Amino acid sequence: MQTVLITGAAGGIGTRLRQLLKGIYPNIRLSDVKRPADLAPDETFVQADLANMAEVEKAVAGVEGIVHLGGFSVEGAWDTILQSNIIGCYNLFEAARRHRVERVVFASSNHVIGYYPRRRRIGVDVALRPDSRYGVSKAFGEALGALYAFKHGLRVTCIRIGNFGDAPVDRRRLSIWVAPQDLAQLVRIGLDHPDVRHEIFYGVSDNVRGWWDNAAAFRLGYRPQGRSEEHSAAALAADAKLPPDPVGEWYQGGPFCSDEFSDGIERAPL
Ligand code: 15L
Repeated sequence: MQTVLITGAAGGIGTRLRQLLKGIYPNIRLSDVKRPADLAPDETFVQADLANMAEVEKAVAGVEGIVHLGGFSVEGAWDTILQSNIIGCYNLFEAARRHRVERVVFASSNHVIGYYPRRRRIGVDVALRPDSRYGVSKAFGEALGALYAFKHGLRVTCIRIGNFGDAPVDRRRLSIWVAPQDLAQLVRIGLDHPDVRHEIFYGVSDNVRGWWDNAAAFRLGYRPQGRSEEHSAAALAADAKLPPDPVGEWYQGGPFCSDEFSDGIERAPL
């Protein structure tokens, strides 16, 4: 892999991944709607609004691999999600096909399965239960990934990212936290591993409180280094200060599940 495009390069995950992937791929091209504030002289930037196909094609032309982090990364109004994550994601995969890109690593989210209760341990083959319009848009991205993999031979890896950061910040994040180095490891498997055709991974570190079976990632060599339990005292102390949220505490998606919730928690499915 000589030339890799990172979309959403100015965002939180993009900013860290750029540093972690530097030197591993000879040419890293960055794109976003806005120029990253910390753009280094040796970094190449192509401004692109994902909802604009011509701009996306310009960003994609000539790359072999794409790490697609771009889009709206939390719950939002329908039109925002539609432009950034539905139309934007379609444009990205379609531009990848037109320009014969070999691989796409798609930043999916735990919010595609947010409505599974915390007491369930699930793999990547369960029916999706998105917890938000945002989660639905990530499910759409995963579906596009499967379409382009099986119809057009694009090698696609979808990573259902839990919560990315230097440390887990509350009880829920003790289960779903992913350390930056571990996410970088998963991205590299998606970009490099010869056996990748179409894969779905959970973007999660080695968390003893975890809810997800990440066998597919382990099969391809993933060896997470982050252990959320090492941060449990601070995370639980922070959690104790949060207001009660019975719906969010029941489900894996947390506050994304209680937000706009209008059913009764007594009907919560297992
Ligand atoms: C996500 O998908 C979001 O992008 C991130 O901001 C967090 O909210 C994370 O999920 C989470 O579930 O903690």
